[in-house]
Amino acid sequence: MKRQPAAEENTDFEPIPVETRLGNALSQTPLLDIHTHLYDPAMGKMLLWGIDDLLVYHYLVSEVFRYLPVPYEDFFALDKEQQADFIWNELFIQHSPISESCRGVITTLNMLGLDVNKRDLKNIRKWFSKRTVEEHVNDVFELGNLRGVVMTNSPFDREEIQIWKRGFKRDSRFLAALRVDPLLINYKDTVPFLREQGYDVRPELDETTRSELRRFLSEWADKIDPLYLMVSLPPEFTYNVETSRHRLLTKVVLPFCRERKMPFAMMCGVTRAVNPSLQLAGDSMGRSSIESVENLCRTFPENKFLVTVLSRENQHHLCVAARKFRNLHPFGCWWFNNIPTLIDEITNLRFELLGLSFTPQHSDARVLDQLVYKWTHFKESLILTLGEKYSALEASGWEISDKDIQRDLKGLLGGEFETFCREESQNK
Ligand code: RAT
Ligand code: ZN
Repeated sequence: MKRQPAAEENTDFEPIPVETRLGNALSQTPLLDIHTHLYDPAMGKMLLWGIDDLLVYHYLVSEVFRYLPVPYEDFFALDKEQQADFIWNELFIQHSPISESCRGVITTLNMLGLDVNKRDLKNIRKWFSKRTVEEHVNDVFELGNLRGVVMTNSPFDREEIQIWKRGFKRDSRFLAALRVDPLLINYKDTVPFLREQGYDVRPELDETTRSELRRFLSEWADKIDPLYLMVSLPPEFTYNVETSRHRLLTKVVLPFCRERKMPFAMMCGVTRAVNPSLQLAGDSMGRSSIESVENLCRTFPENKFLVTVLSRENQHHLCVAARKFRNLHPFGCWWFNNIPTLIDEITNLRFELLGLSFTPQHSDARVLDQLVYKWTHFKESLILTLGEKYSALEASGWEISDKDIQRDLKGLLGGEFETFCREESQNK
C-alpha cells in the first residue's frame, strides 16, 4: 500500500479496507506526545517556534556540513537568521530536501498552508512574523491532533529554574518530566551547583547527602508535578558495578521513584559530543546493555521503567526484555531511529513481540512546528504497519471493528503510557 494518510469516503458499497478505516480513526484520536523538548508558552523564549528555529534544528545543522567545507566556527558565529539562510540555500535550494529532517520542514510548511513550491524564504518569514505564539500553539495542536505534550524539565538549567521559581499559570496541555542527567552522569561536578542551591550535599554519598538529594528531587517534583523522572545514558552504562552512579541510582533515584510511584525513564545509548565542534549536533550513539535493563527490572520489581534505545541493534532485545518484565515499558523511535525505514521496522518488531502494550512513538520536537511533521510522518507509518497486522488478522477470519481500532489507537497514542504511569508496578 502507498505511504499516505488514508481518509476516504465510502462512495459505493464495497467493504471499506481496514487501512482506510484505520486512517479515519487515526485522524480522530487525540494523542499524547510523551517526550518533547517543548515548553509551556508561559515560559516565553524557551518555547521555540517558527521558520528560523525549524531551519537551525540541530538535525539539519549536521546535514548542512555534509555539503560545504565551511569551518564550524564560521557557521556558529552567524546569527540565527543567517544560519537559517545558509541551511535553506544549501539543503533546500541547492539539493532536493529528501532527508527525513528536510522533508519534515516541507511537510510542516505545507500543512500550515504555505506554498512551499515558491521556495521563498522571505515570504515564509513574513507569514510567521504575523502570528502570535498562542494561535500558533492552537493551530499546531489541532493539525497534529494532540491532546498534550510532555516537556523535558531540567532543575539544573538556570534559565528554566528561574521561571519555575517565579511561578506562572500553567497551560494544561504541557505536562512535565523531571530530567536529572547531571545528577547521574556527572555527579561530582554537580555538587557545587547543588550546594549553591541550598542543598547540603558532598561528593561522597553519605547519609546527609542522600537525604538532601531526596529533598532536592522532592521539592522539584512538588513544584512541577512530573509524570516521570528521566535520564539519558551512554552506551557503556551498566548496572551491577560499584560506581557512584550505581549508588545514586539505587540509593536515591529509584527509592524516590518508588515512593512517588513514578516511572523512571532511561534513554539508552547516546555518546555525547563525538564531534564537539558541531555543538548540539555533535552527539552520536552506541549499543547499550539491555542485560542491565533486565537486571534493574528484576532487582527493583517495585520500580517502573520507561525505556527507549538509540541503537537499532538493541531494539529486538528490548522487546524480548519487555516480554519478561511487566515493569518495563518500551517507548518511541528515538532520534536517529525517527526515520521511516526504522520506524516501520521497530514498530513491526514491537507489534509482533508485544502486541499493543508499548508506546510506539514520541516526537522529541524541539521546535513547536515539528510536532506537525513528526506526527504526520509517524501516522503514515502506523497506517502501513498496523494496517498490515489488521489485514493479516482479517485474512485469518478475525474481523476488526471500528471500535477495536479506536480502542487500540487510544492505547498506542498515550493510553498505554498513562496506564503504566498510574498503576503500581506489577512485577512483584
Ligand atoms: O532528539 C534530540 O533532539 C536530541 O538532541 C536529544 O535531545 C535527545 O532526544 C535527548 O532527550 O537527550
Ligand atoms: Zn529528547
